[in-house]
Amino acid sequence: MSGFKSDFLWGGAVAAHQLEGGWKEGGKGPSVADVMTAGAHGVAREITDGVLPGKNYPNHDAIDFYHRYKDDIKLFAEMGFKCFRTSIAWTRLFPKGDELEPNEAGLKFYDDLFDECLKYGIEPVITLSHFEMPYHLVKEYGGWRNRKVIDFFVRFAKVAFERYQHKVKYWMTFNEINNQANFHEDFAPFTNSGIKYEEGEDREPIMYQAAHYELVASALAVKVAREINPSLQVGCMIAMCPIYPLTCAPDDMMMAMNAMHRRYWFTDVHVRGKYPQHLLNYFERRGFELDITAEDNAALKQGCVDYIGFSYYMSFATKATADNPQLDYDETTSLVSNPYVKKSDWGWQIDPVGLRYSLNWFWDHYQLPLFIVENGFGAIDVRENDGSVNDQYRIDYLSAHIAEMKKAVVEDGVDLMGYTPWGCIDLVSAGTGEMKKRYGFIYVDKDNEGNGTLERSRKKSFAWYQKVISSNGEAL
Ligand code: P53
Repeated sequence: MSGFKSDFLWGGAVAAHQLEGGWKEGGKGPSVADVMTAGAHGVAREITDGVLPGKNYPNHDAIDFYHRYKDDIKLFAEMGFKCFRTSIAWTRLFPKGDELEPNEAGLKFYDDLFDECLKYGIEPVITLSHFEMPYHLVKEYGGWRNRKVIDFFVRFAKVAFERYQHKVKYWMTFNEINNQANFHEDFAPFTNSGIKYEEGEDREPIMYQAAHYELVASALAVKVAREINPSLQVGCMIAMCPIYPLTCAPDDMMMAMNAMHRRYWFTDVHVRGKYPQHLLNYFERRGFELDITAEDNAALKQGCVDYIGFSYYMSFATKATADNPQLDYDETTSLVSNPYVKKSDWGWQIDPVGLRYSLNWFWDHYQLPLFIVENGFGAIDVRENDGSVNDQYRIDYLSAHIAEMKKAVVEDGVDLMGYTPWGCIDLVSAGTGEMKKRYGFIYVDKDNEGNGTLERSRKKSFAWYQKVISSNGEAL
Protein backbone atom coordinates (compact mmCIF):
# COMPACT_ATOMS: atom_id res chain seq x y z
CA MET A 1 0.00 0.00 0.00
CA SER A 2 1.44 3.38 -0.96
CA GLY A 3 -0.70 5.58 1.27
CA PHE A 4 -4.07 5.91 2.94
CA LYS A 5 -7.14 4.17 1.49
CA SER A 6 -9.05 6.14 -1.13
CA ASP A 7 -12.08 6.27 1.17
CA PHE A 8 -10.05 7.26 4.24
CA LEU A 9 -12.25 9.13 6.71
CA TRP A 10 -10.54 12.48 7.25
CA GLY A 11 -12.49 14.77 9.51
CA GLY A 12 -12.62 16.32 12.94
CA ALA A 13 -13.98 15.41 16.37
CA VAL A 14 -15.96 17.13 19.12
CA ALA A 15 -18.41 16.16 21.86
CA ALA A 16 -21.88 17.58 22.41
CA HIS A 17 -21.31 19.00 25.88
CA GLN A 18 -18.09 20.76 24.88
CA LEU A 19 -19.53 22.79 22.03
CA GLU A 20 -23.33 22.78 21.80
CA GLY A 21 -24.31 25.01 24.70
CA GLY A 22 -28.09 25.39 24.76
CA TRP A 23 -28.05 23.38 27.95
CA LYS A 24 -31.76 23.90 28.54
CA GLU A 25 -32.93 24.26 24.94
CA GLY A 26 -35.45 21.88 23.42
CA GLY A 27 -36.25 20.26 26.73
CA LYS A 28 -32.67 19.16 27.45
CA GLY A 29 -31.99 18.02 31.00
CA PRO A 30 -28.80 18.71 32.98
CA SER A 31 -25.91 16.32 32.45
CA VAL A 32 -22.81 15.64 34.52
CA ALA A 33 -21.01 18.23 32.38
CA ASP A 34 -23.50 20.88 33.50
CA VAL A 35 -22.44 20.65 37.14
CA MET A 36 -18.71 21.05 36.50
CA THR A 37 -17.11 24.45 36.95
CA ALA A 38 -14.13 25.85 35.09
CA GLY A 39 -10.70 24.86 36.40
CA ALA A 40 -7.20 25.38 35.01
CA HIS A 41 -3.93 23.51 34.61
CA GLY A 42 -3.35 22.11 38.10
CA VAL A 43 -6.74 23.36 39.36
CA ALA A 44 -9.38 20.63 39.24
CA ARG A 45 -12.87 21.40 37.98
CA GLU A 46 -15.29 21.51 40.88
CA ILE A 47 -18.17 19.05 40.75
CA THR A 48 -21.03 20.85 42.45
CA ASP A 49 -24.17 19.40 44.00
CA GLY A 50 -26.48 20.48 41.19
CA VAL A 51 -26.20 23.85 39.44
CA LEU A 52 -25.34 26.50 42.04
CA PRO A 53 -25.71 30.28 41.67
CA GLY A 54 -22.58 32.35 41.13
CA LYS A 55 -20.47 29.54 39.68
CA ASN A 56 -18.96 29.47 36.19
CA TYR A 57 -20.22 26.42 34.28
CA PRO A 58 -18.54 26.71 30.87
CA ASN A 59 -20.50 23.89 29.21
CA HIS A 60 -23.86 25.63 29.65
CA ASP A 61 -23.28 27.91 26.69
CA ALA A 62 -20.02 26.47 25.30
CA ILE A 63 -19.55 27.82 21.75
CA ASP A 64 -23.27 27.86 20.94
CA PHE A 65 -22.98 25.19 18.25
CA TYR A 66 -26.63 24.42 19.04
CA HIS A 67 -27.61 27.58 17.17
CA ARG A 68 -24.62 27.95 14.87
CA TYR A 69 -24.04 24.43 13.59
CA LYS A 70 -24.98 25.26 10.01
CA ASP A 71 -22.22 27.85 9.68
CA ASP A 72 -19.73 25.59 11.44
CA ILE A 73 -20.45 22.58 9.26
CA LYS A 74 -20.05 24.80 6.23
CA LEU A 75 -16.52 25.55 7.43
CA PHE A 76 -15.84 21.84 7.97
CA ALA A 77 -17.03 21.23 4.41
CA GLU A 78 -14.68 23.94 3.19
CA MET A 79 -11.79 22.02 4.77
CA GLY A 80 -12.99 18.95 2.88
CA PHE A 81 -14.12 16.84 5.84
CA LYS A 82 -15.29 13.36 4.86
CA CYS A 83 -16.66 12.75 8.33
CA PHE A 84 -17.51 14.61 11.53
CA ARG A 85 -17.35 12.94 14.91
CA THR A 86 -19.68 14.28 17.57
CA SER A 87 -21.82 12.79 20.31
CA ILE A 88 -25.52 12.75 20.99
CA ALA A 89 -26.20 14.47 24.30
CA TRP A 90 -28.09 11.73 26.15
CA THR A 91 -30.01 14.48 28.01
CA ARG A 92 -31.51 15.87 24.78
CA LEU A 93 -33.12 12.49 24.05
CA PHE A 94 -33.80 11.49 27.65
CA PRO A 95 -33.59 14.62 29.84
CA LYS A 96 -33.57 12.62 33.08
CA GLY A 97 -32.38 9.32 31.68
CA ASP A 98 -35.06 7.06 33.13
CA GLU A 99 -38.03 8.10 30.96
CA LEU A 100 -39.75 5.48 28.86
CA GLU A 101 -40.25 7.76 25.87
CA PRO A 102 -37.68 10.03 24.21
CA ASN A 103 -37.94 13.78 23.82
CA GLU A 104 -38.91 14.57 20.23
CA ALA A 105 -37.30 18.04 20.18
CA GLY A 106 -33.94 16.47 21.00
CA LEU A 107 -34.34 13.79 18.35
CA LYS A 108 -35.24 16.46 15.80
CA PHE A 109 -32.12 18.50 16.61
CA TYR A 110 -29.84 15.61 15.66
CA ASP A 111 -31.90 14.80 12.58
CA ASP A 112 -31.28 18.33 11.38
CA LEU A 113 -27.61 18.27 12.36
CA PHE A 114 -26.96 14.99 10.54
CA ASP A 115 -28.89 16.19 7.48
CA GLU A 116 -26.71 19.27 7.40
CA CYS A 117 -23.56 17.09 7.42
CA LEU A 118 -24.91 14.75 4.75
CA LYS A 119 -25.77 17.73 2.55
CA TYR A 120 -22.00 18.20 2.13
CA GLY A 121 -21.20 14.50 1.93
CA ILE A 122 -19.86 14.54 5.49
CA GLU A 123 -20.49 11.26 7.28
CA PRO A 124 -21.49 11.69 10.94
CA VAL A 125 -19.52 9.44 13.34
CA ILE A 126 -21.41 9.27 16.61
CA THR A 127 -20.47 8.57 20.21
CA LEU A 128 -23.40 7.65 22.42
CA SER A 129 -21.90 8.52 25.78
CA HIS A 130 -19.19 11.16 25.90
CA PHE A 131 -18.87 12.43 29.50
CA GLU A 132 -22.48 13.69 29.53
CA MET A 133 -24.80 11.21 31.25
CA PRO A 134 -28.00 12.63 32.76
CA TYR A 135 -27.32 14.18 36.16
CA HIS A 136 -30.63 12.75 37.38
CA LEU A 137 -29.10 9.26 37.05
CA VAL A 138 -26.26 10.37 39.33
CA LYS A 139 -28.59 11.76 41.99
CA GLU A 140 -31.23 9.06 41.93
CA TYR A 141 -29.27 5.96 41.02
CA GLY A 142 -25.63 6.65 41.93
CA GLY A 143 -24.57 6.66 38.28
CA TRP A 144 -23.04 3.48 36.89
CA ARG A 145 -22.72 1.96 40.36
CA ASN A 146 -26.25 0.85 39.66
CA ARG A 147 -27.13 -2.06 37.38
CA LYS A 148 -30.42 -0.34 36.47
CA VAL A 149 -28.52 2.19 34.38
CA ILE A 150 -27.75 -0.57 31.85
CA ASP A 151 -31.40 -0.63 30.77
CA PHE A 152 -31.58 3.16 30.54
CA PHE A 153 -28.51 3.27 28.33
CA VAL A 154 -29.68 0.46 26.08
CA ARG A 155 -33.04 2.20 25.64
CA PHE A 156 -31.23 5.40 24.66
CA ALA A 157 -28.98 3.49 22.24
CA LYS A 158 -31.92 1.69 20.66
CA VAL A 159 -33.83 4.92 20.10
CA ALA A 160 -30.75 6.50 18.49
CA PHE A 161 -30.01 3.50 16.24
CA GLU A 162 -33.62 3.24 15.12
CA ARG A 163 -34.00 6.91 14.41
CA TYR A 164 -30.66 7.58 12.70
CA GLN A 165 -29.80 4.23 11.10
CA HIS A 166 -30.06 5.67 7.59
CA LYS A 167 -27.98 8.75 8.44
CA VAL A 168 -25.27 7.34 10.70
CA LYS A 169 -23.27 4.19 9.98
CA TYR A 170 -20.36 4.54 12.44
CA TRP A 171 -21.07 4.55 16.18
CA MET A 172 -19.10 4.28 19.40
CA THR A 173 -20.59 3.38 22.78
CA PHE A 174 -18.53 4.93 25.64
CA ASN A 175 -15.92 7.61 25.12
CA GLU A 176 -12.55 6.80 26.67
CA ILE A 177 -14.11 4.17 28.90
CA ASN A 178 -10.68 3.38 30.35
CA ASN A 179 -10.01 6.89 31.75
CA GLN A 180 -11.55 5.64 34.99
CA ALA A 181 -8.51 3.42 35.54
CA ASN A 182 -7.44 6.70 37.16
CA PHE A 183 -9.94 6.31 40.00
CA HIS A 184 -8.02 8.20 42.72
CA GLU A 185 -8.89 11.54 41.14
CA ASP A 186 -12.52 12.68 41.02
CA PHE A 187 -12.66 13.68 37.34
CA ALA A 188 -12.69 10.37 35.47
CA PRO A 189 -15.09 8.48 37.79
CA PHE A 190 -17.57 11.34 37.44
CA THR A 191 -17.24 11.97 33.70
CA ASN A 192 -17.05 8.29 32.74
CA SER A 193 -19.54 6.87 35.20
CA GLY A 194 -21.37 9.58 37.13
CA ILE A 195 -19.69 8.39 40.30
CA LYS A 196 -19.04 10.60 43.30
CA TYR A 197 -17.13 8.75 45.94
CA GLU A 198 -17.95 9.04 49.62
CA GLU A 199 -15.20 9.80 52.08
CA GLY A 200 -13.28 6.63 52.92
CA GLU A 201 -14.88 4.44 50.26
CA ASP A 202 -12.72 1.76 48.66
CA ARG A 203 -12.74 3.30 45.21
CA GLU A 204 -11.14 0.59 43.14
CA PRO A 205 -13.78 -2.19 43.23
CA ILE A 206 -16.50 0.42 42.67
CA MET A 207 -14.70 1.50 39.51
CA TYR A 208 -14.48 -2.10 38.28
CA GLN A 209 -18.16 -2.65 39.00
CA ALA A 210 -19.22 0.48 37.12
CA ALA A 211 -16.96 -0.37 34.18
CA HIS A 212 -18.46 -3.86 34.09
CA TYR A 213 -22.00 -2.50 33.84
CA GLU A 214 -20.88 -0.16 31.07
CA LEU A 215 -19.22 -2.99 29.18
CA VAL A 216 -22.39 -5.07 29.44
CA ALA A 217 -24.45 -2.06 28.31
CA SER A 218 -22.08 -1.54 25.39
CA ALA A 219 -22.32 -5.19 24.34
CA LEU A 220 -26.13 -5.12 24.55
CA ALA A 221 -26.13 -1.96 22.44
CA VAL A 222 -23.96 -3.63 19.80
CA LYS A 223 -26.42 -6.52 19.70
CA VAL A 224 -29.40 -4.19 19.37
CA ALA A 225 -27.69 -2.26 16.56
CA ARG A 226 -27.17 -5.49 14.59
CA GLU A 227 -30.81 -6.47 15.06
CA ILE A 228 -32.01 -3.08 13.86
CA ASN A 229 -29.66 -2.83 10.89
CA PRO A 230 -26.75 -5.18 10.20
CA SER A 231 -24.93 -2.51 8.22
CA LEU A 232 -24.34 -0.39 11.34
CA GLN A 233 -20.75 -0.46 12.61
CA VAL A 234 -20.33 -0.08 16.36
CA GLY A 235 -16.94 0.49 17.91
CA CYS A 236 -15.46 1.04 21.32
CA MET A 237 -13.47 4.14 22.25
CA ILE A 238 -10.27 3.86 24.24
CA ALA A 239 -7.97 6.61 25.53
CA MET A 240 -4.60 5.33 24.37
CA CYS A 241 -1.60 6.63 26.27
CA PRO A 242 0.94 3.82 25.77
CA ILE A 243 2.98 3.24 28.92
CA TYR A 244 6.70 2.82 28.35
CA PRO A 245 9.22 1.45 30.83
CA LEU A 246 11.55 4.22 31.96
CA THR A 247 14.54 1.88 31.46
CA CYS A 248 15.24 -1.58 30.07
CA ALA A 249 15.61 -3.00 33.60
CA PRO A 250 13.46 -6.18 33.56
CA ASP A 251 11.34 -4.97 36.48
CA ASP A 252 10.63 -1.69 34.69
CA MET A 253 9.55 -3.69 31.67
CA MET A 254 7.22 -5.83 33.80
CA MET A 255 5.89 -2.72 35.51
CA ALA A 256 5.04 -1.24 32.11
CA MET A 257 3.35 -4.46 31.05
CA ASN A 258 1.25 -4.53 34.21
CA ALA A 259 0.38 -0.89 33.69
CA MET A 260 -0.79 -1.65 30.16
CA HIS A 261 -2.90 -4.51 31.54
CA ARG A 262 -4.52 -2.21 34.06
CA ARG A 263 -5.33 0.57 31.57
CA TYR A 264 -6.30 -1.50 28.49
CA TRP A 265 -8.17 -4.62 29.68
CA PHE A 266 -11.33 -2.70 28.74
CA THR A 267 -10.39 -3.24 25.09
CA ASP A 268 -10.07 -7.01 25.64
CA VAL A 269 -13.63 -7.16 26.93
CA HIS A 270 -15.01 -4.98 24.12
CA VAL A 271 -13.19 -6.91 21.40
CA ARG A 272 -13.01 -10.49 22.69
CA GLY A 273 -16.18 -10.51 24.78
CA LYS A 274 -14.51 -11.77 27.92
CA TYR A 275 -12.28 -10.70 30.77
CA PRO A 276 -8.56 -11.35 30.50
CA GLN A 277 -7.39 -13.92 33.04
CA HIS A 278 -4.84 -11.51 34.54
CA LEU A 279 -7.67 -9.25 35.67
CA LEU A 280 -9.78 -12.08 37.12
CA ASN A 281 -6.69 -13.20 39.06
CA TYR A 282 -6.17 -9.64 40.24
CA PHE A 283 -9.78 -9.41 41.50
CA GLU A 284 -9.17 -12.62 43.43
CA ARG A 285 -5.87 -11.46 44.90
CA ARG A 286 -7.48 -8.19 46.03
CA GLY A 287 -10.64 -9.88 47.27
CA PHE A 288 -12.94 -7.86 44.98
CA GLU A 289 -16.30 -9.56 44.75
CA LEU A 290 -18.04 -8.08 41.78
CA ASP A 291 -21.54 -8.53 40.47
CA ILE A 292 -20.72 -10.30 37.20
CA THR A 293 -23.41 -12.82 36.25
CA ALA A 294 -23.43 -15.69 33.75
CA GLU A 295 -25.99 -13.70 31.80
CA ASP A 296 -23.59 -10.73 31.69
CA ASN A 297 -20.83 -12.96 30.38
CA ALA A 298 -23.13 -14.28 27.66
CA ALA A 299 -24.05 -10.70 26.69
CA LEU A 300 -20.39 -9.69 26.49
CA LYS A 301 -19.75 -12.57 24.09
CA GLN A 302 -22.59 -11.52 21.81
CA GLY A 303 -21.69 -7.86 21.65
CA CYS A 304 -18.11 -7.70 20.42
CA VAL A 305 -17.33 -4.43 18.67
CA ASP A 306 -16.72 -3.98 14.93
CA TYR A 307 -13.80 -1.61 15.19
CA ILE A 308 -11.57 0.13 17.72
CA GLY A 309 -11.85 3.89 17.99
CA PHE A 310 -9.19 5.53 20.10
CA SER A 311 -7.78 8.87 21.14
CA TYR A 312 -4.08 9.54 21.17
CA TYR A 313 -2.50 12.66 22.65
CA MET A 314 0.57 11.51 24.56
CA SER A 315 2.55 8.61 25.93
CA PHE A 316 3.28 7.80 29.58
CA ALA A 317 6.27 6.20 31.28
CA THR A 318 6.58 4.18 34.47
CA LYS A 319 9.16 2.40 36.59
CA ALA A 320 9.34 -0.25 39.28
CA THR A 321 9.98 0.86 42.86
CA ALA A 322 11.13 -1.10 45.91
CA ASP A 323 7.93 -0.35 47.86
CA ASN A 324 5.81 -2.03 45.17
CA PRO A 325 6.95 -5.66 44.96
CA GLN A 326 3.82 -6.81 43.09
CA LEU A 327 4.47 -4.10 40.49
CA ASP A 328 0.88 -2.84 40.80
CA TYR A 329 0.02 0.18 38.71
CA ASP A 330 -1.58 3.21 40.31
CA GLU A 331 -2.12 5.98 37.79
CA THR A 332 -1.70 8.76 40.32
CA THR A 333 1.67 7.57 41.67
CA SER A 334 3.26 5.23 39.10
CA LEU A 335 3.91 7.63 36.23
CA VAL A 336 7.27 9.30 35.66
CA SER A 337 8.44 11.96 33.29
CA ASN A 338 9.95 10.75 30.00
CA PRO A 339 13.26 12.58 29.47
CA TYR A 340 13.20 11.99 25.70
CA VAL A 341 10.06 13.96 24.80
CA LYS A 342 8.77 17.52 25.20
CA LYS A 343 5.60 18.54 26.99
CA SER A 344 2.69 20.83 26.14
CA ASP A 345 1.82 23.80 28.38
CA TRP A 346 -0.55 21.43 30.17
CA GLY A 347 2.19 18.87 30.80
CA TRP A 348 1.07 16.40 28.10
CA GLN A 349 4.07 14.54 26.67
CA ILE A 350 4.38 15.07 22.93
CA ASP A 351 5.33 11.83 21.21
CA PRO A 352 4.38 11.28 17.55
CA VAL A 353 6.23 7.94 17.41
CA GLY A 354 3.96 6.77 20.21
CA LEU A 355 1.05 6.98 17.78
CA ARG A 356 2.73 4.52 15.40
CA TYR A 357 3.53 2.32 18.38
CA SER A 358 -0.10 2.49 19.57
CA LEU A 359 -1.50 1.62 16.15
CA ASN A 360 0.76 -1.41 16.00
CA TRP A 361 -0.08 -2.39 19.57
CA PHE A 362 -3.81 -2.37 18.85
CA TRP A 363 -3.39 -4.15 15.54
CA ASP A 364 -1.12 -6.86 16.95
CA HIS A 365 -3.51 -7.51 19.82
CA TYR A 366 -6.88 -7.38 18.12
CA GLN A 367 -6.72 -7.35 14.30
CA LEU A 368 -9.74 -5.10 14.07
CA PRO A 369 -9.98 -1.97 11.92
CA LEU A 370 -8.70 1.06 13.82
CA PHE A 371 -10.02 4.60 13.82
CA ILE A 372 -8.06 7.48 15.38
CA VAL A 373 -11.01 9.50 16.62
CA GLU A 374 -9.00 12.09 18.60
CA ASN A 375 -5.53 13.53 18.37
CA GLY A 376 -4.46 17.10 18.83
CA PHE A 377 -2.53 19.83 20.51
CA GLY A 378 -4.12 21.96 23.21
CA ALA A 379 -2.34 25.31 23.14
CA ILE A 380 -2.73 28.99 23.90
CA ASP A 381 -3.39 30.75 20.59
CA VAL A 382 -2.76 34.41 19.98
CA ARG A 383 -5.11 36.25 17.67
CA GLU A 384 -3.24 39.04 15.87
CA ASN A 385 -4.77 42.45 15.21
CA ASP A 386 -5.68 41.42 11.68
CA GLY A 387 -7.60 38.44 13.10
CA SER A 388 -5.10 35.80 12.00
CA VAL A 389 -3.81 33.00 14.25
CA ASN A 390 -0.40 31.63 13.35
CA ASP A 391 -0.66 28.18 14.93
CA GLN A 392 2.41 26.66 13.33
CA TYR A 393 3.00 24.59 16.51
CA ARG A 394 -0.33 22.86 15.90
CA ILE A 395 0.59 22.16 12.28
CA ASP A 396 3.93 20.76 13.47
CA TYR A 397 2.23 18.52 16.03
CA LEU A 398 -0.39 17.19 13.66
CA SER A 399 1.90 16.71 10.66
CA ALA A 400 4.40 14.76 12.78
CA HIS A 401 1.57 12.52 14.02
CA ILE A 402 0.13 11.99 10.55
CA ALA A 403 3.60 11.07 9.26
CA GLU A 404 3.87 8.37 11.93
CA MET A 405 0.34 7.21 11.23
CA LYS A 406 1.30 6.85 7.58
CA LYS A 407 4.27 4.65 8.50
CA ALA A 408 1.94 2.43 10.53
CA VAL A 409 -0.27 2.01 7.46
CA VAL A 410 2.33 1.84 4.69
CA GLU A 411 5.24 0.11 6.40
CA ASP A 412 3.51 -1.86 9.15
CA GLY A 413 0.28 -2.80 7.39
CA VAL A 414 -2.15 -1.58 10.03
CA ASP A 415 -5.79 -1.32 8.91
CA LEU A 416 -6.72 2.31 9.59
CA MET A 417 -10.18 3.66 8.75
CA GLY A 418 -9.79 7.33 9.44
CA TYR A 419 -8.45 10.25 11.43
CA THR A 420 -10.46 12.93 13.21
CA PRO A 421 -8.31 15.48 15.06
CA TRP A 422 -9.83 16.66 18.33
CA GLY A 423 -11.60 19.97 18.71
CA CYS A 424 -11.56 20.86 15.02
CA ILE A 425 -13.28 24.03 16.18
CA ASP A 426 -12.20 25.59 19.53
CA LEU A 427 -14.34 24.31 22.37
CA VAL A 428 -14.46 23.89 26.14
CA SER A 429 -11.67 21.67 27.46
CA ALA A 430 -12.97 18.53 29.15
CA GLY A 431 -10.13 18.26 31.63
CA THR A 432 -9.93 21.87 32.74
CA GLY A 433 -13.13 23.55 31.49
CA GLU A 434 -10.99 26.26 29.90
CA MET A 435 -11.53 27.94 26.53
CA LYS A 436 -7.91 28.96 26.30
CA LYS A 437 -6.74 25.35 25.85
CA ARG A 438 -7.50 25.42 22.15
CA TYR A 439 -7.31 22.62 19.61
CA GLY A 440 -9.16 24.04 16.60
CA PHE A 441 -8.49 24.84 12.97
CA ILE A 442 -11.25 27.37 13.56
CA TYR A 443 -10.81 30.04 16.22
CA VAL A 444 -13.79 30.94 18.40
CA ASP A 445 -13.81 34.34 20.07
CA LYS A 446 -14.55 33.42 23.66
CA ASP A 447 -12.36 33.44 26.76
CA ASN A 448 -12.23 31.51 30.02
CA GLU A 449 -14.58 33.94 31.76
CA GLY A 450 -17.17 33.54 29.01
CA ASN A 451 -16.57 36.89 27.30
CA GLY A 452 -16.38 37.21 23.52
CA THR A 453 -18.43 37.56 20.36
CA LEU A 454 -18.34 33.82 19.51
CA GLU A 455 -17.22 34.87 16.04
CA ARG A 456 -15.46 32.11 14.07
CA SER A 457 -12.25 32.61 12.06
CA ARG A 458 -9.81 30.40 10.19
CA LYS A 459 -6.41 29.76 11.76
CA LYS A 460 -3.30 29.05 9.70
CA SER A 461 -3.87 25.33 10.29
CA PHE A 462 -7.22 25.54 8.48
CA ALA A 463 -5.68 25.83 5.00
CA TRP A 464 -2.97 23.34 5.96
CA TYR A 465 -5.50 20.67 6.94
CA GLN A 466 -7.55 21.39 3.83
CA LYS A 467 -4.47 20.43 1.79
CA VAL A 468 -3.76 17.36 3.88
CA ILE A 469 -7.25 16.11 3.09
CA SER A 470 -7.23 17.00 -0.60
CA SER A 471 -3.88 15.22 -1.05
CA ASN A 472 -5.10 12.22 1.02
CA GLY A 473 -2.33 12.76 3.53
CA GLU A 474 0.53 13.33 1.08
CA ALA A 475 0.99 17.09 1.59
CA LEU A 476 2.09 17.46 5.20
P1 P53 B 1 -8.81 18.28 27.28
C1 P53 B 1 -7.36 12.84 29.55
C2 P53 B 1 -6.39 12.19 28.80
C3 P53 B 1 -6.59 11.99 27.44
C4 P53 B 1 -7.77 12.43 26.86
O1 P53 B 1 -8.72 16.84 26.61
C5 P53 B 1 -8.74 13.06 27.61
C6 P53 B 1 -8.54 13.27 28.96
C7 P53 B 1 -9.57 13.95 29.77
O2 P53 B 1 -9.24 15.31 29.89
O3 P53 B 1 -9.94 13.45 27.12
C8 P53 B 1 -10.23 13.45 25.75
O4 P53 B 1 -10.07 18.87 26.81
C9 P53 B 1 -11.72 13.57 25.62
C10 P53 B 1 -12.20 14.90 25.13
C11 P53 B 1 -11.23 15.96 25.57
C12 P53 B 1 -9.89 15.70 24.89
O5 P53 B 1 -9.41 14.42 25.19
O6 P53 B 1 -8.78 18.01 28.73
O7 P53 B 1 -12.31 12.52 24.87
O8 P53 B 1 -13.51 15.09 25.57
O9 P53 B 1 -11.65 17.26 25.32
C13 P53 B 1 -8.83 16.70 25.23
O10 P53 B 1 -7.62 19.03 26.77
